[in-house]
Amino acid sequence: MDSPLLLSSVPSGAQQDEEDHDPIKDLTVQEQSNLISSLPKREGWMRVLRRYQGFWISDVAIPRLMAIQAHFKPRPTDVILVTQPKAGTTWLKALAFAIVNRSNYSFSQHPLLSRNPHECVPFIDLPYVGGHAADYKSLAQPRLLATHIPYSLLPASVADSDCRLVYLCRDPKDVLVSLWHFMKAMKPEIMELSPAFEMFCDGATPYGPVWEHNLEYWRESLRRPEKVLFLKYEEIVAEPMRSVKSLAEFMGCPFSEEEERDGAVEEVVRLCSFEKLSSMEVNKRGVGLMGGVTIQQANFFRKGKVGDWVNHLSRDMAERLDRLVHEKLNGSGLTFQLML
Ligand code: PAP
Repeated sequence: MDSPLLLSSVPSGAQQDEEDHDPIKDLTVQEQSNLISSLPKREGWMRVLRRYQGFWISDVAIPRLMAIQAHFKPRPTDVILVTQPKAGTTWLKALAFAIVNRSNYSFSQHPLLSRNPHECVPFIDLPYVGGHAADYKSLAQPRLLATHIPYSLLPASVADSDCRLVYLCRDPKDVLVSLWHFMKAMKPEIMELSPAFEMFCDGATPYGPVWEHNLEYWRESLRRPEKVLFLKYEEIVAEPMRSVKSLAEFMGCPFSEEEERDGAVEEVVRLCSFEKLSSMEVNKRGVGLMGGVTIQQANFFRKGKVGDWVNHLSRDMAERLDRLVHEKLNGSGLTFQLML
């Protein structure tokens, strides 16, 4: 299997057919700004949010999203990792990358020891991250890609393709707390948690409402389980070995009995653990660029715990959010650990 980090300098013919232009260039600045400024608007925690096709999207992210909608064509071998921000994107990227590349690198000299997971698996909607970032268009196949885009906003080419989607969600209470801390680290004067909580409950956070994001992928995973794998952060924490094995199986590279005997599954779990990754120099002191914003890589590694919300939300807040999520998910079969 080729390494996703190996960049081909000359795109193959198939790639040229699909993506030999920069999609951003296909939308004029005027067209973009006319459309964006006509959308419903809210001040977000950090940036202005616009209601775009049923979801709240940061206005600076919309042009790229529109370009992806117009031009992104998955390849049948692509694996696309999808998350709501702060649901565990960094972890999922590390796990998938380590699994797919396990025969290319030794665990003692692994790219994840010197590169942030966001540099190893690029977002399609946030083009460049970190100093070594790979442009997704030139990745060797099979490509490991990532996105926060809600299912209904993905181009139809994704549903029509044989590509696989891995979706990771997380207790919305922990998503809220994690997102607020992440944004506060970038903008210390951000609003207090209490008004931020109100906006979260209104669904007004990037790619929100979070429950709609979850539900869309949940339903698609029920409809097409062979193409959409639905994971929960809490389940990976509880059973990391099992989660890694099922992720490998889903991605088409199951662990052999021999690999299991030799401890390859444990190696992946250990390499990608919060403790290991957060202790790496690159993740302690590195700096990356995401969607044009400079980010300290350390901000992607805060606590990595299930239930840290208890240290930040009042009981009333937690119950209110639980009730809301419970109502929104009711009847879908998707549940989170609730306080109700
Ligand atoms: P992103 O969507 O902006 O890329 P994402 O990686 O989803 O961010 O969010 C970071 C969260 O995942 C942090 O959660 P916390 O704020 O509750 O602590 C971060 O600590 C957690 N995280 C990062 N890496 C790991 C890991 N290897 N294992 C478990 N949790 C992790």
